[in-house]
Amino acid sequence: MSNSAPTVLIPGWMHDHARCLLGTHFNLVETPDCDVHARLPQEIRASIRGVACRTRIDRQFIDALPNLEIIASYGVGYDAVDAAYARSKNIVVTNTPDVLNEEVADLTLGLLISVVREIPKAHAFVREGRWKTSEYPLSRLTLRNRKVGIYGMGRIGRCIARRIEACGLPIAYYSRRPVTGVVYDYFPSLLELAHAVDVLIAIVPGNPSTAKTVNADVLSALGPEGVFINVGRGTVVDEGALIEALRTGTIAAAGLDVIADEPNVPNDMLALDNLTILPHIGSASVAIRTAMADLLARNLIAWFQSGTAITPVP
Ligand code: NAP
Ligand code: 8YV
Repeated sequence: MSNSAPTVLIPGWMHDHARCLLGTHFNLVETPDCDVHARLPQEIRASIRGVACRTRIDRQFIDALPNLEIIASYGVGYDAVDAAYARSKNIVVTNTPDVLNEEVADLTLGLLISVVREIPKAHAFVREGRWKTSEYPLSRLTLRNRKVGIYGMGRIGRCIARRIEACGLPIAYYSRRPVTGVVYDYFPSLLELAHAVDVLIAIVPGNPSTAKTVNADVLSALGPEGVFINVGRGTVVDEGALIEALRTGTIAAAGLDVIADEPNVPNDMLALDNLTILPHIGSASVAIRTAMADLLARNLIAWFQSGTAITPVP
């Protein structure tokens, strides 16, 4: 790479496709983590104009890079990046929206059906050789005659809704304002939505406005036949209240692709028979993770070629 090419820092892990693409356009600096103060001398830090990351980016990190122009974050959710502080310093933050919508929606539907029809348990039953001696018990729950509430009718929420429609189930939703062109029943609060449905799917970003909003009251409103699915962020749930609701039968079952402190699953969660937990795999196919890496890299390339990023966060 020529000396005049911009320098881009990769702190920690990065997808190989992004690293290769970035390597043909930029001088790359890589560090094993985001402790850039300790890892890089001042003159290298001063040369860095872009960051490509999937790690936590806080104020100290941003302050350590005086000539930083853009932070390209891997994933649509950018809760790990202090975007407000970046904005205050005129640094653009980009994410990777849309390319993963359908993939995450597929996983959500799969998780919902797995929870209700006990697919993981039935699979274990066969693996353990128990089919030879007995029939798998009928699932207590069914998806039939349910009404599904979607918490967050954004890009992915709408893709999930299309799949729920195909299952023949009515849909309602809550977000802070009704979405133009969406015909499903709108509720102006999460609690009212939870009272009206018996499946609740959370697909909202993790931030202070959503923190622990799925709480004891919401779970109680969902009711004893209730099923809760979370594919947004673990921070959206009061996990103590969820564990209690599952333990006491306040709701029937839950499925989580995300938890608050990944990958540390609380023992109280692992002990629950009516909880299915996935290791944050909503977008985790080779094809879609490559598309996300591509978009991340193209944001940096576009920024340094034209001064405009492709998918800056709002
Ligand atoms: P999006 O298009 O921005 O949609 C977010 C939705 O949440 C909007 O309807 C928004 O509506 C609503 N919302 C935001 N804050 C809210 C609040 N405080 N109260 C009520 N509703 C609120 O985002 P997206 O692309 O669909 O992605 C959503 C999230 O899914 C991401 O941020 C990420 O955390 C998560 N995600 C997880 C995976 C996974 O692998 N499990 C993969 C991709 C994404 P209003 O702003 O009008 O309220
Ligand atoms: C990824 C996600 O797992 O895009 C998101 O917000 O949660 C997932 O697609 C993650 O961001 C990248 O590791």
